[in-house]
Amino acid sequence: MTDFPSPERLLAALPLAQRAEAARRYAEHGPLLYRRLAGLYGGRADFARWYDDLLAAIGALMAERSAGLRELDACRAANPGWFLGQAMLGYSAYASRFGGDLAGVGRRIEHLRALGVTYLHLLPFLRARAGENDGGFAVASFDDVEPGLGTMDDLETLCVQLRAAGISLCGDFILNHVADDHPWAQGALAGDARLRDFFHVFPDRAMPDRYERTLGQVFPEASPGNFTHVPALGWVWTTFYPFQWDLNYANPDVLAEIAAALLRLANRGVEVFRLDSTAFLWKREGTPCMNQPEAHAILQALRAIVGIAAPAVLLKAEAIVPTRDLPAYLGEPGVPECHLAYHSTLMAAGWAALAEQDTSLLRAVVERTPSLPAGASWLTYVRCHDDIGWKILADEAAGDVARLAGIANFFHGAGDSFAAGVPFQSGAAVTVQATNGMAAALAGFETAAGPLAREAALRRLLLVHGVALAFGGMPMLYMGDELGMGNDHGYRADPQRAHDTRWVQRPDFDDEAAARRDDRDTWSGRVFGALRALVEQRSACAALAADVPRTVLPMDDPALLALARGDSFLALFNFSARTVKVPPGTWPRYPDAIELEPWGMRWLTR
Ligand code: OTU
Repeated sequence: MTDFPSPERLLAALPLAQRAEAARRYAEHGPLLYRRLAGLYGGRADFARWYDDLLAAIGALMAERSAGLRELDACRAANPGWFLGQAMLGYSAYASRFGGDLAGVGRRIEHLRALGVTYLHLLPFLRARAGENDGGFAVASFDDVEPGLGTMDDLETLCVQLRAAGISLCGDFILNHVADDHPWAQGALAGDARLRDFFHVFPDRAMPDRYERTLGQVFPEASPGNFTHVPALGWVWTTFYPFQWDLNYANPDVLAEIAAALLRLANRGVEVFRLDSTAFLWKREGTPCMNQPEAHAILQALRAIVGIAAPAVLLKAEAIVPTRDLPAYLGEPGVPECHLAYHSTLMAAGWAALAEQDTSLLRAVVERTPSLPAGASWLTYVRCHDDIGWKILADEAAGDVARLAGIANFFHGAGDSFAAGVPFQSGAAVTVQATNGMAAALAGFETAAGPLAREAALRRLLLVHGVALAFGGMPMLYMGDELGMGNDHGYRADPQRAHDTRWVQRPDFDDEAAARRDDRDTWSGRVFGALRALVEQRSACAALAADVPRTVLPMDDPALLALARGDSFLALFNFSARTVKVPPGTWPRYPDAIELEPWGMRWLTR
């Protein structure tokens, strides 16, 4: 007896030889899929038919999956923890900036291998809106590559090349909104009522004003408010830039279209999807319209769909939210959601510890990070293409906004700060500015006057990376940070980008610095060599696999973080400019006191 529909339409779409496996996967993932979709859309008169049509669409896309990818599915299904090992290492880059185009990215594989990379996240490479497009985050087509970057065939070729080198390709999948020149938006503009219902459209300001009472603002300076007046339609929900129209997931057709678009890309060979802005997927009046239960239901449904149609695929949640809201994106035992989620507060707290020479926020984040259900893991990182928003640490800082503002100011160069960060979206009403800048610039390399100051900047750079590498999860390096590349102010001359300071951390890959990566007499060589050594140490240490438990050992000195993994690894971090002593007996193998130089780090194993 089942309390959910049979997979008849799914199976009917498949060749006979694939039906038994599909039926098995449906038995595993179908119940949750059905429950979540019935919860979202079950009240609609046509729900049963819509659900069957969805199964048929999934089956048709499964039938199109290549033999090679089906083999990968079987392989990964037999080893679902394949991405939890201590040798997994991510790298994130804009294809245009890293390699010029997709083919050029293929020519960078040697560099990625030299660093130990096993996972490459390419920022949006699908055809973007003409003109301003938020760095590709305004997608005009889910089925075409941005012309300047290549074609879908080039994407397939790159996936194959990467896989042969042991690297999984992660693509951005922007599912909260589409560009205003996407065919769905264009259809709505042309009067197609079905497509108008793909968006949140209001005839006047009545509802938008009610929603605005509890909504935040992502780009308060460049794009104030959350609604945009579009003459042919009315007020359209636009959480981000006015040209990024939020999708209406209360409409089941939106979910079906998005799921199909995701599976089509998976069939091209994309192995991991970075699900952009997942917190915003569901709107509810009287709330900030973030982290709503329905947003999780949507993600769980997508997870079940890939579990059925493409089990090799991983989903990665991008939700830049407080620590307490993060674990939900990784599901709970028996209710899988995303496989990976950005640990955004850990990232911010590492930098905060450098600013304050005090690890209290960082310790609090680690302590508030629960252990995860099997098969789920954190994505740990130091920098990415976006700003660092300090306000996500408000809980850990017990609401002390002045403290967070102090951290922001520090990174913008206040007082005797070593940092050369750039504020983001710093309108008058903003209490805590967010920060942009390459890791090396935030760590003090740009202000370093001589070799000693440079050495200190290097230690600080390694300290924050050390946390990401030792924490437990999949660490991801950001393009250029492995070579200590600095800020790029070139965007200021481009009217389409000048207002968005995030471009300061989106430079072109520095070929000359890369050529010097093995020369320890150069800054880039020092950084690359030191990071590479840490990566090697990590991959040799089984206690650093993602699923080994972590503990923070109590330390009297606030500058210290002592992070144990299992009972065979301890990392010590000194976030201050002082030499500090770790008391004797902290670690059984090392009975004596341990001295840590300014911004020093020690990894102990036994
Ligand atoms: C994401 O970011 C992307 O990473 C940004 O590059 C895009 O501009 C944005 O979505 C729209 O697609 O809210 O939860 O504060 O951290 O915009 C995700 C700035 C987001 C980013 C924020 C972010």
